[in-house]
Amino acid sequence: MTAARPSKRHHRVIIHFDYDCFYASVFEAENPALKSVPLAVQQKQIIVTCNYEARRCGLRKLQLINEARKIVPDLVIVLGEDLTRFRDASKALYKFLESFTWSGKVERLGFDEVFMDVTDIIDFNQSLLNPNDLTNSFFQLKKNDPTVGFAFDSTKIAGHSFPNVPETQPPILETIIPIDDHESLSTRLILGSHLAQHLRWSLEEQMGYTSTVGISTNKLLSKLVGNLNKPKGQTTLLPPYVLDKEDAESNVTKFIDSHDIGKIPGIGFKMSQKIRNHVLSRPADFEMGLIYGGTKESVTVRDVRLFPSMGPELLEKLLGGVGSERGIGGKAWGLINGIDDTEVQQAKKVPTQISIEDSYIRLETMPQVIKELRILAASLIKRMHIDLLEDDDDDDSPAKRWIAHPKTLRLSTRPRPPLNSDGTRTRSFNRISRSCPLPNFVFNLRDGFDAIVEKLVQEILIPMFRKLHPYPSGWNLSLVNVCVTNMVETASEDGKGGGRDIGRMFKKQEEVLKEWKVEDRDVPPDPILEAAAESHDSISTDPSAGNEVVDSIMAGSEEVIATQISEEPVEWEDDEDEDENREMCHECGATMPAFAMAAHERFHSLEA
Ligand code: DCP
Ligand code: MG
Ligand code: MG
Repeated sequence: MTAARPSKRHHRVIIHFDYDCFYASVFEAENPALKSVPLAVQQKQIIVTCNYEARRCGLRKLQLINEARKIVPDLVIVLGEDLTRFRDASKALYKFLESFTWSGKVERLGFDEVFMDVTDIIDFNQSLLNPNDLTNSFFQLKKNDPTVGFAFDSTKIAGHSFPNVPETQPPILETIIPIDDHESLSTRLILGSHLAQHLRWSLEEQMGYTSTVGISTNKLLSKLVGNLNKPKGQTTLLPPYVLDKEDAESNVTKFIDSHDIGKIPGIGFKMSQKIRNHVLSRPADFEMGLIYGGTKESVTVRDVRLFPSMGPELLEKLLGGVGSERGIGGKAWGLINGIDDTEVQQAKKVPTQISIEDSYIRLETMPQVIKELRILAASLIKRMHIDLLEDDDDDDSPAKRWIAHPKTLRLSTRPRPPLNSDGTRTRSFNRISRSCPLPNFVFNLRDGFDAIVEKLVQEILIPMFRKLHPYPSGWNLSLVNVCVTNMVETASEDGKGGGRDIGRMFKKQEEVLKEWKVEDRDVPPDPILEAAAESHDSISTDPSAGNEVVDSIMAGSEEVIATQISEEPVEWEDDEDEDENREMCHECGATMPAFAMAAHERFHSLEA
C-alpha cells in the first residue's frame, strides 16, 4: 500500500510526554511503599507537587505546607530541595524514550516533558499496512527487524481522542471534507496513538513511571491535547485539521479556541497580558485571579481570534517593538491558529551550558557570599563531571575523558532594588553578570576535587564578584548563578567525537549564535551597558524581564557584544537548567518561576 502524505503542515507526527506528579513519582520509584499513601514533595514552605493519592484527598500543586497538613493530617512529606534525583531520573527516562526513535529527534522540556518526532517510524509503518486486513496489523519498532514490535488494530485509535469518539462508532467521524488528505492523516494519527500507547506502557513497565501523553502533528497541539486526560492517559487530536470552507470549524480550531490565551505555550506571560489588555480595551485585572498565566477575566483564544481586525499585523503592533522577537505577530497568530512549525530538536550529547544557582532571602555580606560561591562551585564541578566526562574506551584503564570543554565561565547575581519611599519594593528579575575564560585547572582530574573548588572560588569567582559589585556592601542579592557555557566538543581517538567533525562543530556554533545579532559596541545608550563597555565587561540582564539582553561571546580572540532580540522566545527553550529565572517568596521562602510570583504574593495577601 502506498502511503499518501497529508499536506505539508501536517505531515509530522509528534508525541508529547508529561510524567505524572513527577517529583513525587521519583520518590515512589525509590520507595514503592509511598505509592499507596498521600505523598507531597516540599520545597521551602510549599508543596511543589503531590501524588494522585494526595490529590484525591483534595491537595494540589503549589499549596502551602501548613494548609496541606490541615486538609490531610496523615500526609507524608518528603524534602525535594536537592534536585539531583529528579535530574537523574529525568535523564534516564529521556534516554529510554530516545532509544525508540530512529531520527534521534527527541527533546526534553524542563525535567518532566519530552517531545518525540516519530514521523519516520509512522511513514514506514503506514507503508506496511495491509488494506485487506487492517484489524490485524503489526507495528514494527525496528526497520530491519520485522519481529520487533507489537500487534494492533489500525482501524481504531488507542486511548482517548478529541473530539471524543464513542466506542460504538467508527473511529473517525467524517462530517466535512477536509483539504488535508483526511484519510491519510487519520491513519497516521491512529498509528501514532498505538506507538504512544506502547511507549507509555513500556515506560511504566520497564522504568516504573506513568505519564500523560498527547499525539498530534506539531509540538503545540500535542502538548495541549495531552492535558485532556490526566493522569496515566493519552489523547489524540483527530482530523480534520484543515478545511476548505472558511466558516467551518476544524478540530484544531475547536480544540484550541477554548483555551485561555495565557495557556498557549509560546505566548508568554507578558505577551498574553498585552493581548488581554487589547481585547478588553483596558488593563486586565490580572492580580485578582492570575495563577500560572491564567486570569479570572478569561480571554480565550477564540475571543482573540475573532476580535475585530485581529491578525498578524495587529499582533505585531501589540507585541513587536524593542526587545521582541522578529516576526512575533505572525508567530503568535500562527499559535492562535494551532500552527507551530518548530522542529523537535535532535538529542544532544553535550548540553549547551551547565548552570547552577540558588535564590536567597537576603545575601549581603562577603563571608556569606564566599560560603555560597563555594557551594555553587562545588555543585558546578560535580555537574561537569557527570555531564561532560565519559569512560575512555580507547584505554584499558578506567580513565575518564572530557567530551566537551566549556570555554566560558559566567557569574550572575540579581540585586534587589532599594526600597521605594512608601516602603514597597519594585520587583526586579534583572540579573547582572560577568564572564571570563574558564581556567584550565578545572579540567584537571588528578588534583583533589576540593582543591579545584577552592582555587576556582579564590582565584576566579571572588575577584569576578568584586568586579561585579565594586562596593563592599549594600547589594542585597536575591540570587547567585554560576554557569559554564560556550561548549567545544572534544575529538576522540576513534574520530567519533564531535571535535573531529568540523562541519558538525560549525553547525553547532551557528545554532548557538543564530539568535544573537551583533551590534556596535557604542550603540546601547544604557548607562549600565556603557559602564560595561568601558570596563570591557559583559553585563547581561535577564531575558524574561523583557529587557535587551547583552552578553559577550568570545569569537576567536575578538570580543563582541551581541544583543539577543527575543523577549519571550516563541521557540521552545531547551530547559537544561530549570532553576533559571526562579524567584523566592519573602513570605514563605518558596521558590517558583518569576512570572508566578505576582499570583503567589496575592495568595499571601488573601490569607491575611
Ligand atoms: N515544579 C516545581 N516548581 C513549580 C512547578 C513544578 O518545582 N512551580 C516541579 C515539580 C513537578 C515537576 O516540576 O513534579 C513537573 O511539573 P508539572 O507541572 O508537570 O507537575 P507534576 O508532574 O508534578 O504533576 P502532573 O501530574 O500534573 O503533571
Ligand atoms: Mg510538566
Ligand atoms: Mg508532570
